[in-house]
Amino acid sequence: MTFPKGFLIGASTAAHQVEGNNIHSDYWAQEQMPHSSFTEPSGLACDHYNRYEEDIRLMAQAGLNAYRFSIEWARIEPEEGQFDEQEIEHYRDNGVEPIVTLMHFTSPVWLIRKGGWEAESTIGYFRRYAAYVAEKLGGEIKYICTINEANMGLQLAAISRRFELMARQARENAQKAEGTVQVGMNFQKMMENMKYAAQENAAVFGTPQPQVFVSSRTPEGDALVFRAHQAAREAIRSIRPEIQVGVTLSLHDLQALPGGESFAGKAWEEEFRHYLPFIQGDDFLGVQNYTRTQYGPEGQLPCPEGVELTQMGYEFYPEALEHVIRKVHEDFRGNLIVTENGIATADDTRRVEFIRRALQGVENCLGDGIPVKGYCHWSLMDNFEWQKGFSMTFGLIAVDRTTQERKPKPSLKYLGSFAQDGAT
Ligand code: GCO
Repeated sequence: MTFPKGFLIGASTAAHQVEGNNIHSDYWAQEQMPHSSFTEPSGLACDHYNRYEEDIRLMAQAGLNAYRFSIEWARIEPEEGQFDEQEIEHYRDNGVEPIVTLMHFTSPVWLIRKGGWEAESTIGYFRRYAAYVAEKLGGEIKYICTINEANMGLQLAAISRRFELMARQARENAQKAEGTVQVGMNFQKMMENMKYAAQENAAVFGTPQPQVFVSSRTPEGDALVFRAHQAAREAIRSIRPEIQVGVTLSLHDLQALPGGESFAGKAWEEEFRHYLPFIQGDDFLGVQNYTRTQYGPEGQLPCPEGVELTQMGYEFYPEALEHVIRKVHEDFRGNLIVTENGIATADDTRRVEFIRRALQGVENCLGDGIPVKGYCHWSLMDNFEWQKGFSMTFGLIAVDRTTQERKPKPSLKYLGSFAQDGAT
């Protein structure tokens, strides 16, 4: 397998998942709540804020030539309108091609207090923050992803509709099964937790149901996220027209078994196609894929019997990436960058195999003339997997949680071996 000269081979992280002490963000606040749904707080995370030079060095030594990371809005603008000149400087130093994400799920607490990702005012705030970054660092950045997985909100809305249905069924069953103490008790506890969590959120954000980025979106909120992206894109272009701007989308390889065609078609429409009017003017699209989803005549199917599962419970299916790239290219003719693709596993030989097959798929796409410009693996290091805490190991580098010592895994070097022009 060979990739063209200039093809980006990199790794991805997100500020909140690796930096540590992101104290002004909404996630930090929610992690501290006694009835938080986070299994553990992010705390010092991987201390990447202080150790980024070592981390970038390890990456460059292994041959990787690109690093996708995010700037933490809550550090740059900890209070509304107060920009921190020192914090923005922190993000300057690099060494490999930076692919910068402006918003990777976490927002400043103040933004959420003002209505968060359902409030019209967020568009203006996001535009102002994007302009600030472009002014301060724009000269050194070639690629900006405005918003990570901008299509997340509708996917979450669909999941929470499913959970509500399950909760209703559980409640009905619990009532029917009077005397089966365990069911009743668990359910009661769950309801109590929700009540307390609502109170704790109200105390911090002024509302029991704060609209953090990763919340179920209304259709208006869904469009608002993309309007915020467009506003940021225009602001960046007016300051630095040479910067390539795009969003990233979470995309599944949606496969229809006989009878499942309409479900798969509808899901693709919701997950991808209805965003086309918002992104057609972008310079590139960030493709993020981890696995496939299959549909049958009744709708979504569980993973096929007996398949290998990752720590996340996803099917090990690296071919999904090629399928998604081809599907996206049918409607979006611009450049594509794989901004995330990876596997949570304790067995690094499986990660190597995953990378090999995923990259094979990318090479096939290039062979057919699809303009894929780079591949960034999720993730550079084992890190904070949101509500699941540190239990998922997605990294090319292992991090000792007590000493913060880094240990590159063989997959890091393996991935780097595909770069034609590594940074070293
Ligand atoms: C997401 C994010 C990453 C995750 C990764 C692994 O998709 O949720 O972009 O922050 O950590 O996808 O689940």
